[in-house]
Amino acid sequence: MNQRGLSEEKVLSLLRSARLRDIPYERVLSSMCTKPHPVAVKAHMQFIESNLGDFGLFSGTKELEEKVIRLMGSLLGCEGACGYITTGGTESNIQALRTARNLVNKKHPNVVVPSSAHFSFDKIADLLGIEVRKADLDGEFKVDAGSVESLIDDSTIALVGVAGSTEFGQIDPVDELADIALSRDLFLHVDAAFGGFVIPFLDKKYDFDFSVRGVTSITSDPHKMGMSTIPAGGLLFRDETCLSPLEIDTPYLTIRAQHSLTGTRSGAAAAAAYAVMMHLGKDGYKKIIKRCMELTDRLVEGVEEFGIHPLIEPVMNIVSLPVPDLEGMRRELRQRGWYTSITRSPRAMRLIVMPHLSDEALEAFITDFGECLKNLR
Ligand code: 0PR
Repeated sequence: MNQRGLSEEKVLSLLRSARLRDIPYERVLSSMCTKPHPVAVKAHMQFIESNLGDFGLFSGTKELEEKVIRLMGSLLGCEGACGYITTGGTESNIQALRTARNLVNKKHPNVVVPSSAHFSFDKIADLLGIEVRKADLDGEFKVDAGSVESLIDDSTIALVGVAGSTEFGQIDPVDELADIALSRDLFLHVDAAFGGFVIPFLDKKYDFDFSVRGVTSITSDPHKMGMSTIPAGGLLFRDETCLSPLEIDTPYLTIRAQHSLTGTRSGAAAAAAYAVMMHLGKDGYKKIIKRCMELTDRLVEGVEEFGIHPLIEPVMNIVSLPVPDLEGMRRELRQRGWYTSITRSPRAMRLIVMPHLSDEALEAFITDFGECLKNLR
């Protein structure tokens, strides 16, 4: 560290040049995060010093967090759901399975997840000492319930379904998983980190949330399609009994106990999530999702003209495209400023149509996609 402090002007100019090296979202088709809604940014700034790790000092912020959880609960089929605002999908998934593990006493616990599950479950295996068993997918990349059943044994503590899979945007048959979970008395966690703010607003209805009896907990992230600021994940439990296995005594705080994984945590993120949810309302989110789905349809229509057909008809705003010479295509597109991603199996180009994508950018992408394809063929 320098001995003498720099002027604010100098520091801000250092920041500006660093920020210039960041990629603006305009040409990013690989991210599940997006430009937060301006009202979320304002709320975030207003609560910048608020710490929900010691919420006895921040009872106003705590009330907002409780309201966010109620809003999310009602959106996800359970008005009375409880939980808290986490740092994101990873923390929510960790905490859900930590609860599941602590609720039962198994020497070598295992959980069954779809093989499409996010890599946060590999972190969970390592952190929590839980074996993570990966079930096969069907032809449409949904988890195969038969495969899930075949992996369950006496040491299984939980099942996981994904509603909006990271790579394909697919929704697992949560009702089938719930039947299995209920018949075997297992905890069922639904990872809707991405889908939680998409699926409720799609024209087609899916059974994926607490409206399905047997679903115990849900991950749904305001900092993805919820249009809120980073870091905001949501962890929801159907009932309070699931929170107590996470409880830790906090003798020297203004509060008696903590349930969160982190100690000090952002009150700004909770305030921002509250602000954007109240401001947009269901109609606002519906409009955003409708636009993303229209752009998604346009993307599919555009690439189909070049003879490329998506692996599945997109369920939400994620498209996976089997392209010849995948790495060559991604490199060429990257040279034109486009950021794309991949699916692992089968390998394909993965594109996420987030709210930051403009109509003009999408048309430019389709044109570039066609030209790159022609150059490589
Ligand atoms: N569960 C699912 C289904 C997810 O898709 C993700 C993240 C997580 C959990 C973990 O969430 P956090 O990253 O909030 O802990 N999915 C994206 C991914 O890993 C996240 C992402 C976001 C990737 C922005 C890239 C990016 O630029 O692919």
